[in-house]
Formats: sequence, C-alpha cells, structure tokens
Amino acid sequence: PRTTDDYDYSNYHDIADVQLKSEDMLVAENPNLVSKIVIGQSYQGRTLNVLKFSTGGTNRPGIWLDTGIHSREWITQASGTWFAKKIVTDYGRDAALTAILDKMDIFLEIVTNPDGYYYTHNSNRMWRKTRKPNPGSSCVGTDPNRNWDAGFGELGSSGSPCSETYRGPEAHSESEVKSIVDFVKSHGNLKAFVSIHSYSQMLLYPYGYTSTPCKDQSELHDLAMKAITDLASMYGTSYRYGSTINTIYQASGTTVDWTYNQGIKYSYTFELRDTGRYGFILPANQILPTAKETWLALMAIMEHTKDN
Ligand code: ING
Ligand code: ZN
Repeated sequence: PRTTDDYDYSNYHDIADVQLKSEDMLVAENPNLVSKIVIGQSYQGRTLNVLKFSTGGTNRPGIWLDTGIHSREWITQASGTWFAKKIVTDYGRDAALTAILDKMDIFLEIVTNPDGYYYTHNSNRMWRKTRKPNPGSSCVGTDPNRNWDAGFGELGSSGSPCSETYRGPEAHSESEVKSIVDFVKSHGNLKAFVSIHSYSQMLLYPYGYTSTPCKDQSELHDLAMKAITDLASMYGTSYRYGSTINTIYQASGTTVDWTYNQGIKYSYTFELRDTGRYGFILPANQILPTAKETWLALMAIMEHTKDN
C-alpha cells in the first residue's frame, strides 16, 4: 500500500507492514494529529512504538490502549491497526470521538511484544511470551502478563522458565514491560488503561491476584456492562465480564492490576473473539467485525473516562 487507505485491514500482517506501512504512514498523513513515540527497545532490539493521538495541550489526561503483548493473539494487533485508522477517520466527523480527543490524548501500542510477533510469523505461530533467553534453561521467554509488580510471584503465575505463564526472574525484568512502566510513571496523567488480549470474549477489571474486590469495583462493573452491551449491539457477540479472578482465573503480576494500583482507575483487559472454535487462529474474515464491535466498547470506556 502507498497510503493507509490502501492498507488491507481485513488480513493479518507482519511486523514490517504494521510498523512501516500502517503506523509510519498514518503519522506522515496526519502530522497534526498523530505522532510516534519510541518508548524503548525489545530484547532483540526492535523499537517499541506508541502512536500518540493528540489535538494539542500539555500532558492532557491520557487513555492507553495496547494490543499484542501476547504475540500469538493476532486478532488484537489487527484490531489495533484498524483502531488507529478509525481514530483519524472519525476525528472531526464523529462527535463523540472528537469530544474525547479535544480533551484527552490517546496512546496506542499495537505491537507490544515485537520479538514474539516476529517469531509467530517466522517460526512458531503459537508463541506467547517474550524472546529473552533464561539462564540455566533451554526454554525461552517470560510471560509479559505475569511480569508486573502487582502480586508478583503469588499464586497464578509460574516460576518455571518452561511454563507459558513464567513470571520472569523479577518484576519488570522484560524491557517490553519496563518500557511501559517507565512511560506510565513519567506521563503521570493516564486515566484509562486498556490491555487487549484474545481469546474468550471477556471484559475484565482488577484484581487477578487477589479476591479482595478493588475499591472501584461497582463503577468498573457497571461500565463493563455498558461496554459489552454496546459491543453486542453490532453483531450480537456475547461477552462475560467481571474481575479477573472471578471471571477467568487467578493470575498474578498482570498488567492492569499494576496500572490500577498506580491510580489508573479505568484499567481493563479485553479478551476478544472467539470462545475457542478457532482460538488464536481466528479466520481473517473476522478481523473487521471484531475490530468494529470492540470499538463500540472502547468508545463507551473512553467516553465515561472523559466525563469522570
Ligand atoms: N489470557 C490472559 C492471560 O494472561 C488474563 C487472561 C487477562 C489474565 C487479564 C489476567 C489478566 O492468561 C490470555 N489469553 O492471554
Ligand atoms: Zn493474552
């Protein structure tokens, strides 16, 4: 493609396409709305790119979205690519999105685990973790959704480097995680943090490491219901929602438990389509429907964040 209008949003793409042909072209086409921030480098030296959508101001309240922290969850990077185009298309045309961007900035990291993403395209389609070797083990990688400093090392993660939920040698040991930690702290004004996974069709809020309800549980629960109701209004896709520990399973060291404990109230994890028929290998003809329905849920969360 020569412009982002020509990009094929209905198929899966490798990291070069996502970073060079969708992200960089979107920035070049929309210099007054989109910029690219490099927040760090992956273990193998790939850049960790974040798209910033901003209409001005100084350190406005921010909304963070990430996709692909687990590399095999391809529907998430594909949806993230579509979200980026949707934002530039709707700004100035859709009243709700325009109101959000007139008050807040949106940050979007599409390829959050680039080494893993490369590996899923070139070696093992089912790779989930990072690609940093583990000293003393032949098994590679850490689960970047068990590596955060929130209940780190408790029940709901593994200490074995060969496990798919290996937590790593210490909290924030993975540069892909630490780069986000540093960004969140230095920004200091994020109000919503949405980390997007697949599959299971769920919308989850803290906590995963403890069954103690978080202090905003009732507000987060009501907003989740609104978000999944809006999502279902498009194609009837049904989602479950609730705290991570009560809805999916106990999980420690997860992204949104850490962001919530940092004071980012609207911290959510999505598990996109499907419920297991295709699992991580979701057919490409479901990319656009998944992205479009998910966008309605994201808009519900972003609008509520703006108004609260
Ligand atoms: N599932 C998530 C996982 O990391 C999850 C489930 C989400 C756990 C949020 C904790 C918090 O195990 C997938 N598919 O990655
Ligand atoms: Zn995941």
